[in-house]
Amino acid sequence: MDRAEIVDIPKAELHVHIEGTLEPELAFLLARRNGLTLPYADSTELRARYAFTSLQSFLDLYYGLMDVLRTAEDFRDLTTAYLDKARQDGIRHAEIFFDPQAHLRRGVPLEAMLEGFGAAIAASEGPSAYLIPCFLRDLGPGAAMDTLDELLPYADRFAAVGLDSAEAGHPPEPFADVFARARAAGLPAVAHAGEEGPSDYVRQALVSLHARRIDHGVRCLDDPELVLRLAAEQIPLTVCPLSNVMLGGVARIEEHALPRLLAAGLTVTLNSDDPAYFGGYLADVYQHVARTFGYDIATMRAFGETSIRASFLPAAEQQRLL
Ligand code: ES4
Ligand code: ZN
Repeated sequence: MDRAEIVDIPKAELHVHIEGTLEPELAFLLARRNGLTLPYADSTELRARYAFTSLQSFLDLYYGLMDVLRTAEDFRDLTTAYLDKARQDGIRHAEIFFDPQAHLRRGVPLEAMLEGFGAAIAASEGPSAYLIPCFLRDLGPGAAMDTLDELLPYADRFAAVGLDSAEAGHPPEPFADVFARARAAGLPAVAHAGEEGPSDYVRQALVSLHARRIDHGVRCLDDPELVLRLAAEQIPLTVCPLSNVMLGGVARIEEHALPRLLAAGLTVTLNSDDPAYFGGYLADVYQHVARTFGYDIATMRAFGETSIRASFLPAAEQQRLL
């Protein structure tokens, strides 16, 4: 199937980190604008470093490069670039992660982030966009609770709260109180789990955080009972196949768990995760998946429909996009 058919599929992106849409060229532009010097000669040299061996090896570069994001205008320009790309890929709705702690700890106020995101979304000709702040799990539940204190005055600007960053050794359960407090303020939970961490972290995200979606979740297949529960409760998995290949979760896309997740009856959506780093935006992800697994256009359209139904959009709005 050609790219135009892929673009034409009504779809939502439910797993994209706005900081992961920072292209090398924009990073250099923002560095210049903010009087900063990057430790790379140019965008070609920077791109050459995108040979990751693990989630942590990616995160080390990623948290460093986002230091160029300083002002509301920086967050606006980053978000505008993503929304333009998303529109070109036929994305009708995006639920966008951001990492408040990664910016707060560099002295960037939450207001600068929100002003920038808001300006880009307001000026955009589409897609519609929701924001999901994520807690950095490796900084622990205390830091997450402090961050939630800062977020709650702006709770009406968010669709949910999430959990991301280095997974191994950082289980969801200790964050139960943080997510309970967010839930009491009307913010449902999503959580990265089962990306590089064990299937038990997926179970904890469901039981302790009441996660409404699982980000990645591919490792759930190690626990047949958990798979049955995810299927029965129709918990969507926001799967990111190119990301899993780039971070070494699987050696080649042909070996990705996607067909096994579908065969198990799970609710699976396709997503880009950090498209500036992982070799493609959402239409590229759909195209790789269709080619690799020989899926026909009806199967690919079903991924799109599932993604819209798995969004936090109200039912009437979902219906309008389908
Ligand atoms: C991430 Cl691929 C991935 N996993 C966990 N946290 C993240 N933050 C940005 N990309
Ligand atoms: Zn992610």
